[in-house]
Amino acid sequence: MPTLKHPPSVWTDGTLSLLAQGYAWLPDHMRASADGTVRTRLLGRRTVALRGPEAVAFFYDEQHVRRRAALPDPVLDTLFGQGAVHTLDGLAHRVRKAMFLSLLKDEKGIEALREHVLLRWREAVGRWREEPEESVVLFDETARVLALAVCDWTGVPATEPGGAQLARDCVAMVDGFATAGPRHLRARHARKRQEEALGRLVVRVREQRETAPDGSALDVVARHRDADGALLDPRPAAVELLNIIRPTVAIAWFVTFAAHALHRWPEHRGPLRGDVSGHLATGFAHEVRRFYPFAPFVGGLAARDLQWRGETVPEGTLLLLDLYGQHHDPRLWAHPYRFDPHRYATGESLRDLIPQGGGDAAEGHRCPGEDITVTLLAALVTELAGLDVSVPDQDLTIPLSRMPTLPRSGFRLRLA
Ligand code: HEM
Ligand code: MYR
Repeated sequence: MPTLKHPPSVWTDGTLSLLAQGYAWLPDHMRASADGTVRTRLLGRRTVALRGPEAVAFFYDEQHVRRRAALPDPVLDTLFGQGAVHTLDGLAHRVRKAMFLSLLKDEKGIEALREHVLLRWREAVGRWREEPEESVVLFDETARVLALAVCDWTGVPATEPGGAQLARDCVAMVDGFATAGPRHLRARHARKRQEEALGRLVVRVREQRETAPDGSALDVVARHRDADGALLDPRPAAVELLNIIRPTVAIAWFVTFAAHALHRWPEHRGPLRGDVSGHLATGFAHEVRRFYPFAPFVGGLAARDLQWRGETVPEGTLLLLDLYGQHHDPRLWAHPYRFDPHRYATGESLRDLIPQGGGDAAEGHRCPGEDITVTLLAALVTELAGLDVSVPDQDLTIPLSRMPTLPRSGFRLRLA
């Protein structure tokens, strides 16, 4: 047995501190650590947290990290779903991931989704104009816009007018994954309801009692065959459909942060209005994804005994890659607390921008929805910058102790 510089027997469990401190937990530990590596326990499991470009390459080496059994049930039963692509390794992962990539990396498909979103957004703004004296909560409105648009795009019929239930359920699944209270129960119920409904839909499509547009996500998931040649059972098929629908709705978090940024730094509004090329809107979208806290870290298990900077990390250790902390590390970002959409002009900074994971989406677990996220976020940043709005008095603080977090008010605005 190799000797450990830091024997795990003395590592204390950090789960309660993580739940209490949220986004501040890992960066606080990182600051206090002499070598930029954090050793702790989560849910009793020995845990090592890493940060920086070298750590990204280390973590995304498939020989180093496996995902099977890495995510705890409370995260799977709310956020990602049991049996999700997030939990697969090797060939099983490669084959399932190819399905996502074919749907989510297709330029024409992304453009079609952008058009659905803009249509639904303009419908919503039209409704706001009917009652101009009323203010609206941007987060709730955007979640509904995105839910309706992603239903149009995936071929999944919205179960009720306005997409309100689906939007609420997707938001609940994300909102409740990292807490032990009532938000967590709401997330479990939301997932159960949506998995059951989408599972039944997949069965109806296969029995040809419902049509799925050719090439739509509903069609592709219903017909997908895994590495063993078998169709997905209805429940895992529903899980994967939700792994397209839910995160699209979750872009509402970034849109709300973008509105916060436009309010706090209004000097970007004018240039965004004149941004014919769309380059500034894209830079703004990237800077929102860097600056604001959303995914705190990603995790996997050491696939075998590993060597990290001269230290043995035993097989089975939970490895965390610190996403949020990396985005505010002054060694990687000049003035990390300055909101600067121009930092991506050369494209070089994109290398260290990992709000949706690192490495290569086709080879590893990096998010396949990143192009969609940037495209939709940039489109809605442009729409927001073009609107004349007033922002009534409200609580716009973004508590780092809450995970996931948001401006407390959800960002209330009124058309001016
Ligand atoms: C994976 C974040 C949007 C689909 C991930 C991962 C993160 C992430 C952190 C895990 C990476 C890893 O484990 O190494 C986000 C954030 C989003 C977003 C913050 C903003 C809303 C999307 C969108 C889609 C999507 C729009 C689909 C339309 C997925 C899927 C995976 C994934 C299917 C699993 C990939 C795999 O395990 O191979 N995302 N994502 N995400 N994301 Fe996203
Ligand atoms: C989505 O709905 O998929 C988009 C929002 C994702 C937030 C990502 C949170 C990552 C949580 C990782 C937990 C790792 C625990 C070991």
